[in-house]
Amino acid sequence: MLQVYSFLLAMPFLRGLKLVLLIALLMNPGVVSLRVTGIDHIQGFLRIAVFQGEEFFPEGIENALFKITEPVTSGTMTVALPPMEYGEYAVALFHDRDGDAVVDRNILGIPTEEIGFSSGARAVTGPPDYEDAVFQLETETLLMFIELH
Ligand SMILES: [Ca+2]
Repeated sequence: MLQVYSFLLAMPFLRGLKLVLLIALLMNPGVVSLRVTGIDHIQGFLRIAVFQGEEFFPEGIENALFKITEPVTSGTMTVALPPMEYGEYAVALFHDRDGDAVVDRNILGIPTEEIGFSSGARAVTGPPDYEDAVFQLETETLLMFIELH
């Protein structure tokens, strides 16, 4: 690896790569696995959104860092997220039972599909605050339990 690095730096037109390579060498990606419990119906999908920063959490899904859709195959699901840089994140997910990609709600606006958040945050009269759902990724692997309600 270092030999390749030195070789690249010796080529003037590739000097621009230096910073990119340094970042790649220094970056410590970690993998977060979500263990999702409380799935009452084996149907539909888990729709997971990972946020970095509170600006769009939790409903600005189009601005999430990334989204994952996982078919529901059992009452407890373990989903590994793609490797991420160490840092601060929050996860919001819901069980899209009918597969229409939106959280179904009753006439009062109360969700009829189960929702879950990282760090045990819960929706009470509305979505939880980012501060309640945030967690630090600072290890190679992290297992996060999320119960759907
Ligand atoms: Ca739905």
